[in-house]
Amino acid sequence: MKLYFSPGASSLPAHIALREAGLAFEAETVDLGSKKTASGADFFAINPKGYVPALLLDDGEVLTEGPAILQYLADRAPALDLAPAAGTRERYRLVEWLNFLATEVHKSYSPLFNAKASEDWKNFARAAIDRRLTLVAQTLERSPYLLGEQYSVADAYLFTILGWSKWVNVDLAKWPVLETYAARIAARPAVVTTLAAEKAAREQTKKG
Ligand SMILES: N[C@@H](CCC(=O)N[C@@H](CS)C(=O)NCC(=O)O)C(=O)O
Repeated sequence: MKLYFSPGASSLPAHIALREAGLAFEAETVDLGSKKTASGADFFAINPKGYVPALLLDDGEVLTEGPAILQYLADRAPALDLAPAAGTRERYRLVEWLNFLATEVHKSYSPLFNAKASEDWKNFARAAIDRRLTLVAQTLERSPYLLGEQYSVADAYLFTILGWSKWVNVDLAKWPVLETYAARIAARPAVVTTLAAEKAAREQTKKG
């Protein structure tokens, strides 16, 4: 398997999941501006959508969309419970969270990173983030992880999004439970290793 990623971007949950699951993989960075991979390949030829994450499978197929990739990876290591078993009620709760994170939270951050987005759009997005994170915080007041007592790939996704907050002045201090939660996820060995690998990749990109 090979993950196409960009340091700190929405490919980070998949990168974390690969390490949490203990799967063998390669990884290659993508310059999202030029749409070139580190080895100079045209990223559009790999993923016509032009965005990360993209996961090249061993049979040559490419899987895209974070929520699909996260479930695929979790299902490769079923004993680790990174996702509830397919067909169970809990699995639909996972899908519910992944979809909520992707469409309601992640995509509310996107305009804040976009220099061309209007102030009105950004204010609208900030208000949405405030409402969504308040809801997420209410869940995490009741349990350590989104699905309750069990860490799942949805937590890797939420952790990634929360990490963007500092770049776009979303102050998490309003929700102390989210700060505690992010610190808990950051301490997981697979997360520590992944963040170190992404930092090294970012520095390599700067040099190159
Ligand atoms: N729907 C995609 C969205 C992924 C996404 O937003 N990727 C961003 C990085 S955070 C990206 O690669 N943007 C570059 C672009 O769209 O040109 C998913 O859920 O995986």
